[in-house]
Amino acid sequence: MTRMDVLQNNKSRANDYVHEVYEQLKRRNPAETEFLQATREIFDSLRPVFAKYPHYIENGILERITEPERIITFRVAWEDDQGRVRVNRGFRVQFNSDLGPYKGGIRFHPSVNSSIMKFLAFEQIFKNALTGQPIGAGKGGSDFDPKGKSEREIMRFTQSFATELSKYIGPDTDVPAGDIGVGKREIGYMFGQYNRLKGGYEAGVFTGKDPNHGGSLGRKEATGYGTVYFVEEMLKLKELSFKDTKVVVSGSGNVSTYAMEKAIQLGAKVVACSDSGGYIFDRNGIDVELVKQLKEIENKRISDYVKTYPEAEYHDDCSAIWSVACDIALPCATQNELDEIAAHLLIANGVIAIGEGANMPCTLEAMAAFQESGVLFGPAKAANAGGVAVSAMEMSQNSMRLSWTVEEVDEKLHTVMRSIYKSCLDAAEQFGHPGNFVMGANIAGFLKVADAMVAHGIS
Ligand code: NDP
Ligand code: 2IT
Repeated sequence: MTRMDVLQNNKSRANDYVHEVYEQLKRRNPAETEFLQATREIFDSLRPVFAKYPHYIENGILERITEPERIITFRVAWEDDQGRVRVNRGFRVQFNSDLGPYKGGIRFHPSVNSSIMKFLAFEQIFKNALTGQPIGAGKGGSDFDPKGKSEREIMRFTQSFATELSKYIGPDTDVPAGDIGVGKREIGYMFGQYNRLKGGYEAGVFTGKDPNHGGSLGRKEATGYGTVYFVEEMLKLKELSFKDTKVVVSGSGNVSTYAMEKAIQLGAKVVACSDSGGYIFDRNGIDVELVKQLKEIENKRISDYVKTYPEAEYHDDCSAIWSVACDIALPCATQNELDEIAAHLLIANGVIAIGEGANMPCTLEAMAAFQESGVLFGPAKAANAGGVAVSAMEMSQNSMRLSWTVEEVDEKLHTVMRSIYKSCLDAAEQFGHPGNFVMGANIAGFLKVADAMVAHGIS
């Protein structure tokens, strides 16, 4: 056989392998659309890896990496303010521990189901590997809807959730943090309940804690800031920066708010943001301090923004935010919030770069459209890894019983984001797809975990 024949053979073996494992995955998880979407994207990226390194096929890495090590589902019973018994479903997906303790957020949202939990935990494998820190991957949550609940109801629900969760977590086994609907308040309730049950004080069991009670300074800002740092690096490819750009950021929660704040600090004008009810357009530039006041402190709707700025517009359709013309779009709300139609609108309006602050916010078709049009595209696994990276720093600080200054944390975050960017750039180039950060992130993250899985043996 000639060298060409061998290469061709390896390529078709890799294609067959990816195809077979994906077909099997579909048969075994027929209703899990989000999970199948996330795995599909990875599978499409990995063909050249299996062609080059067939030993991953022999080690069954794809079959193993797509099956969670453990999925825990539990009942969460609690009492509402009227004394009525309520029951929700709790989850923790412990997906992969080859690089360290399971690590990933907790989401409280009525849409939470096993497909959403599995897709988020699966994404976390590659994201956490990209940070270069010693953390495995997990995700958890509940279909509990915090909207319309009193402060006490949220506390009782969260404590009941933590009572069950506490059996499966620990500073060296599984370290949860926040996600949609879970911030430092909920983390505080879970942390308190965990310590009560264990009869000790295990600082490193949760991250995203209040900085006054063991949390890292800079964790709150980390995901949003990190997304902007990643996009900043991509823009350099076109000799551009955030300065004087027009930016649209969906959502108005934790990730969105701090992405807006950093973009503005770097000289951008953010003209639109949203919540699940609708979006606001402010041609003079969004006042982020007001957004923080409304959403972080007063628990209000983004529509209330126009009460202070009557010249701004409110539109009651959050998905229409992508019709606002911009240079940079940062989807920071939720999965599949930006579809192919929205992508074509953004492209037609001249968008230059996309940074995924949320997890899987763009559909596969939207991603393809951006890439075909030469738009710089920063995928979630890489672009939003700053949050979990600072979570890992929180674990380190808790272990050492000290705390870094906000400047130290931000400097380390910046370094991690630049290093992730470089890993993605290099991997994309090495596997023949220069400038394709989706392939770069998937491949670079995969190689790190796959090597650990080979080294740890099959079991
Ligand atoms: P928050 O709960 O703080 O904010 C979520 C925001 O998204 C809110 O504005 C919310 O609007 C909006 N939103 C939520 N669900 C929907 C929906 N179905 N349709 C439209 N808008 C929606 O969450 P985060 O900011 O923490 O998380 C946002 C995204 O970032 C998620 O994809 C999360 O997984 C991801 N992420 C979070 C990290 C973190 O550190 N927190 C780290 C990495 C990724 P409303 O107020 O109306 O509900
Ligand atoms: O999606 C994510 O990376 C998070 N929600 C943060 C996880 C963490 O452990 O900080």
